[in-house]
Amino acid sequence: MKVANSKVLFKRAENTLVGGVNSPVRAFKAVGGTPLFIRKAYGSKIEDEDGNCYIDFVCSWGALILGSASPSVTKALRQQIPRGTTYGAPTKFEIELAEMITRALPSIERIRFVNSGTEASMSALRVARAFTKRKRILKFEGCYHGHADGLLVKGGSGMATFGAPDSAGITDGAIVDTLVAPYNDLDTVKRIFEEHGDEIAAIIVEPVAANMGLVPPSNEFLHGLRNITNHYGALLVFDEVITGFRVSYGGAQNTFGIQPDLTCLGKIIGGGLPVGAYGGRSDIMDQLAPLGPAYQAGTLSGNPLTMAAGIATLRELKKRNFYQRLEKNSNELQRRLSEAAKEVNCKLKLNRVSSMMGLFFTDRNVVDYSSAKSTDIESYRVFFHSMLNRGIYLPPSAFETTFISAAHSKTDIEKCARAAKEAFRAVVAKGASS
Ligand code: KE4
Repeated sequence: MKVANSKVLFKRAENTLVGGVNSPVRAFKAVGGTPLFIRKAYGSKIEDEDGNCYIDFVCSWGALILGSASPSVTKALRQQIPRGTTYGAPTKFEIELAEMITRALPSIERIRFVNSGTEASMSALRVARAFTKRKRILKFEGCYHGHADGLLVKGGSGMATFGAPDSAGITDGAIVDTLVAPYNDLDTVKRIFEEHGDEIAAIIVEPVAANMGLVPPSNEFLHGLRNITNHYGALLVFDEVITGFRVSYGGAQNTFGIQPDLTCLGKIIGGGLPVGAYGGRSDIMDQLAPLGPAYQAGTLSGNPLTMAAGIATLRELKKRNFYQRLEKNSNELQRRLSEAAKEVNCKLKLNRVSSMMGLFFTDRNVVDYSSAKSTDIESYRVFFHSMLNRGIYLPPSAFETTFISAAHSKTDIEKCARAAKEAFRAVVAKGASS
């Protein structure tokens, strides 16, 4: 794969952008090689500055469930742009998207739009602390909720990628109130609540962990968290920035039948534009200014461009059989990849929840951060580059999730499966994971 132009651009980028990127995981540090500079994307395809075309399974980290430049989103943006991109004032579009979301996720009685998943999670926890008048929060190892100080503890995603589950620049004061437990480990959660229960404002959890690779909740995990938080008067916050409108139109809370007190959203609801949102029970959300004492604000919150893209996206998701078709393609890809790995004796554990997949090079189940960390990262590196060279663009880290979009065709699935067989062969040939 010729990447001369990306190489030149990366060198130039490093003179002004820290590490040449605007988000660490894009730097390819976990897999090596030159990060690809993208010039355009359409449907399931993404094209770099050297003219190489790939089938995109990153989908902007999950935001692009319709694929890139989807006609309905593009049309909605074309209509809105000439009317202005931001007013810093209320618009009917915010109401329309808010009503679509609250109808889809009835646990959300009141919602607030922001501009990133980080803002959503950070603000949801502020409201939870204001409502409960308690200071501690509990998160899970390997889960990532954005880069707010108090949440940069044993984080997943880029933090796991760089083996730096914590971050420099965070004061002890910022994290002293953050408790951590292993994902899927209800016993540890119970023990922590026995000791600190009356100080804990909330548990924040990814209902399907998608930032340590993909790790589904065990059968009793989410119900267990709901029971424990009810018992101790703590709030349950579902971080559905990835799973919201991904696993189903009603999110993971609908799929697993759990009613959280607060939900964080992002990615898909913005149709590919910067977005975040948090919401839940009105008695909790009414703690927020301008009604209550908890403050949160944002210049571009609810801006008409993002709202237009979000409304257009959710209208597509509501169409008949949208999720059934996505499920069929995702299931087919899982089947073909598992088959291909088996045929060449490559050790692979493939976790899948709806159109999200995690590929782990191991023969042991991956159920939490420590088992994810013990998988063969070198094999993932070999696999990643072997797939890239065959025109398949996967997340450049073993601690991310592979996404399938509605734009992925049967031909894309077929091509990915064929490339994967050769890539698994390359992994085995490297003496890893066989
Ligand atoms: P942002 O602040 O990046 O919009 O959202 C933070 C966030 C919150 N909650 C969950 C469950 C998330 O996955 C994220 C961000 N996801 C990562 C990818 N796993 C963003 C990619 C990146 O950091 O470049």
